[in-house]
This record gives sequence, structure tokens and C-alpha cells, in this order.
Amino acid sequence: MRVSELFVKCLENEGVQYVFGLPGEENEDLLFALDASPIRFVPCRHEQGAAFMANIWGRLTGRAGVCLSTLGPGATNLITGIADANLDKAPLVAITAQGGTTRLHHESHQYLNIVEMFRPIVKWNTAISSPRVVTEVVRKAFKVAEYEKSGATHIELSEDLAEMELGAEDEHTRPLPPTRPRYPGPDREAIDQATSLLESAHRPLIIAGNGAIRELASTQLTEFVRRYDIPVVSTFMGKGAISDRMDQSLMAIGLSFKDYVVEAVERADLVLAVGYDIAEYAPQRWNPGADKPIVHIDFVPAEVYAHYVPVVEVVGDIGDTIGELSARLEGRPPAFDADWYPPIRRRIMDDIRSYALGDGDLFTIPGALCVIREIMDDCGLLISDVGTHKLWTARNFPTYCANGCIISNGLASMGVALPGAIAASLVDPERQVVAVMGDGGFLMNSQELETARRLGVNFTAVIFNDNDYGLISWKQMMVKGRSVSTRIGNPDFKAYAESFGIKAYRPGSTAELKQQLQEAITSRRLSVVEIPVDVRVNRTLVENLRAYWRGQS
Ligand SMILES: Cc1ncc(C[n+]2csc(CCOP(=O)(O)OP(=O)(O)O)c2C)c(N)n1
Repeated sequence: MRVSELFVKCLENEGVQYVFGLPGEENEDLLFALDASPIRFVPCRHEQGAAFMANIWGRLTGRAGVCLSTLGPGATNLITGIADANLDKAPLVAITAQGGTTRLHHESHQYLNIVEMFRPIVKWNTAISSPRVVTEVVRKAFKVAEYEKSGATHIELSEDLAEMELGAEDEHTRPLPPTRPRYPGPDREAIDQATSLLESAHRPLIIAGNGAIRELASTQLTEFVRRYDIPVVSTFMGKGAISDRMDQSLMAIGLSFKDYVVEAVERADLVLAVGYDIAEYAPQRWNPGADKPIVHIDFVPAEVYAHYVPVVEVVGDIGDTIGELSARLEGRPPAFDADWYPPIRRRIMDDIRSYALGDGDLFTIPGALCVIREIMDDCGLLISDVGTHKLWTARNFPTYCANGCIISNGLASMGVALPGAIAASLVDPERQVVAVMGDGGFLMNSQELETARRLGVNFTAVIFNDNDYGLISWKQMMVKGRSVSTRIGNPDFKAYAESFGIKAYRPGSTAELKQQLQEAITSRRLSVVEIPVDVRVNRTLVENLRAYWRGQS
């Protein structure tokens, strides 16, 4: 058996189904070993697309998605997708090839020190130094990528090692069992303290982050908030932690300007931060005075941060912690203020409905999102790219199940949605998947339409076209009163998609928009819908919010 064959056996042992990547000369041996295995190698059109696919695979399944590149330029192309996974806490294992070990000490064709280059963007990485370490290195890469807080790891395999023959069978040629560590339950004293804080609170509020989604704490969270009637605000990446159909949901928080939901945080006298991730949403945004009493509930201790100094840190399995808190309050439910938050929910939900498109209206992103939400199943999946549409998706797309809305908000890289939709469709071919993006983000990875077509996956790619790097000009307009350097031109998106052999739409009226989105989303066929959008609604939102807050002061 050769090293590359053992390597692939180890991947099989980890339950890997797909490896997303690009071929190169230096990963040739691994590609042949993969070809002989049940694992499917998915040739992508850019390594960034491959890394985003592995990233979203990991985020949706909790098991590391795997991407593969050659050395040098293949590896540099992977970087954005790997960094995105690491900041979004998505488990991912990246594999890169390397030149032969006899040429790494001097300048050499396509040689870059990839291990050094990747080190700041992964939880852990290493080069395989000997055939005797393959099983340990692969096991460690998966274990570290998957345990909380999950993230990216990286393995380098040089071409001469890959083709080396292994010696006799022994403990180093047998893949190690892929056990998953169990997380400890919460500390009793910490739970006592959290319970008494809750008992003396009048208006407690939960901020649910992506950790609540990742470790399937949604069930316990849902029961807890229903039983004790505690409102929940989710971060962009925590969307779906509880269903937005629940009266306790106040939808998402995260805009850089003051949205309606902020009132709930301002009025809360205790914040339970559940699986909250500081990289996603800075605490000074919701705790500007650094004076909110906070209970930190997470797998790991809180980051040191002046605006996030919890009264108590309950560290351990999030679901167990919530279950334990619930049990402690059983039989003596706290007397929280009645009716303090339903008016806030009503305001938020009324605002979302107010964007519904009527006949003759120009299309807007929030208007189209209302249509998409109505068409999609409750457990369908919407993946957002990064831009204006991300903010609208976060605040205006009610989410009814965990992982029902995927937003990248750690690295927040444009270009994630289209490759992400490919991975999501592979994870569950029966699920409705819609990817929404701007014209900017779509063209960053639109070449993966070919990958999608070749794989035969089914999803709907929606392009909100404003011929602009919209979010940037929106911000510039708010701050400087004008925008510069953001205008872009575009191809004919419908013709472009059709040139890949993909069904494409460009609606011209509200009736057509509804009918075409309905057809695209329910036909279970790969499709592209270009929606030309009027962006003045962005300004309207800001003006409405300013007027509201003026009225409050
Ligand atoms: C890879 C990457 N480059 C640049 C940015 C900065 N950025 C954030 S949003 C944005 C504009 C997005 O434009 P578009 O995709 O058209 O979406 P829109 O804002 O118009 O909805 C840019 C350039 C980023 N987040 N990621």
C-alpha cells in the first residue's frame, strides 16, 4: 500500500463522502487513490469555490468538509474559503500537495511554505513528515476541526511521500477510530449563579449565536424559552436557533445602525449569551456602556473583551446547560415582567410585511425576500452571500428551523453563496435550496455554475442586480453623502446562465416575479433568477429607523 492509499483509507474512515478540489501534478497520486475509493472527488472551477463547498458542507453537517489543492497557486487560491470556515467556526480539513521533500530547502518552482502561510487561518496544521504519521495526522486534523469551537485544519502531503510504499502492516497503517469527545456538563456553582440571576431578573433576553445551531441546542432552547417565556434575539449566524414563528422570537440583530430589535437589548436587564461568537458581532454594538449583566453559556470560556465581561460563565455542553437551567426553575417560575417584548416583535414583523411588493412596484430585495419566504418550505435552506442582501436577509427572512438560513458573518466573504448552495444540495438532494447574492458576489464564483450543472444538483440562484457593490455605496452614502468606486457593469445574466445550459429567468413585473420564483424554487431544477433591484429602499429603512428613534427620545 502506498501513503496516498492509506491517506484515502483514513478519509474513508472519517466518513468523508466528497472531496472538493482541483487537480495538479503534485496531488496526482492522491487523486488516483481517491478514484479507487467510494469517496467522490468533485473537480471545481476555482480552489476558492472548493473551499467554500467544504466550508458549507461542514457547517451543515457538523462533520468536516474536505477540500484539496495542489501546491503554490492552488493553495493560495484556497485561502479565502479556509479563513472563512475558520472565522465562521465551520469544521473543514484542507489538504494541499507539496513539491518533493528534496527541493523544499531552496527556491523551487511553485514552492511556497504553505504550512507557514496557512498557520494564522487554521486551528492546527502540519506537513506529513513520514509514512508512519499518516493515520495520526489525519485523525488529528478531523478531531481538531470538529471539536468546539470547530474550525479549519490543514494537512500538507508532498508528492514523493504520497507515492512512497508503506512497509509491513502495523499500528501505523491502520486508521485510528474516529471517536468524538463528549463535552462536559456545566459546573454546578456556575449553574446556581446563573439560576439566581435569572430569578431576580425582570426582563431577561437570550442572544443566540451560531454555537446554539452548531451543537443542536435548538430543541432545548425552544423548550426553555417557551416554558419561561423569554425572548430570543439571534445573531445573523444564529438564525433558526428557535423558529421565528414563535412569539418569543425577535428575529436577528447585527446591523451597524440601530434597528428596532435593539430596543429589546436596551430594555433587557439580563442577557443570556448562548453560543455567541464575538468574531461575528462585536459586543460594543449591543453593549455600548459595557454595563449589561451577562450570563455566558458556551462550550468554551468567554473571550476577554471590555464590553463582554460576564457575571458568570457557564462552560460546557450548551444543550445540557439549558436543560439544567430549565430544571432548576421548574416549579418556581420566575416572575418576569409581563408583555415587555411583544410590542417589539409586532413592530419587527409589521416592518417585514410592509415591504411586500404590489403590482407595478419596482423590485426590492426585501420585497423579493417576502416572495421567496412564502414559496419556500419551512425547512428549506436560504444561503446568503455578502452585501446589502445579507443585511436584508438577516432582518427580513424569518427562519423556521436550525440551519434554515446560512450567512457567513465571521470573515463575511463575498462569493460563498453559490458554491455553498452546491454543497448544501449534495448534503440533502431533497431539500429546497435557494442562494441569494448580489451581482458582485455572484460573478466572484459564477464559474461554479458549471460544477453545479455537471454534478446535476438542484437549487435556485437569485441575483439581485444593482450594477453596484451595493453595500459599500450604501455605507458611503450614509457616511459621506455620495459613493465612489463602486459602480460596475454586468453581462446579460440570463444569457450567461443559459450558456451553461441552465434555466434562467428575468422577471419584468411583480406577477412574473412571483410566478418565475415559484417555478424555479418548486421545479427542483438548477436555475438562475436575475432580479433587477431598486436600492432606494435602503435609504427608506434608515430614515424610518431614525424617525422611530427620534420619536422614542
Ligand atoms: C471577498 C470580499 N471582497 C470585498 C468585500 C467587501 N464588501 C462587502 S459587501 C461588498 C459589496 C457587495 O456587492 P454585491 O455582491 O453586488 O452585493 P450588494 O451589496 O449589491 O447586495 C463588498 C465589496 C468582502 N466582504 N468580501
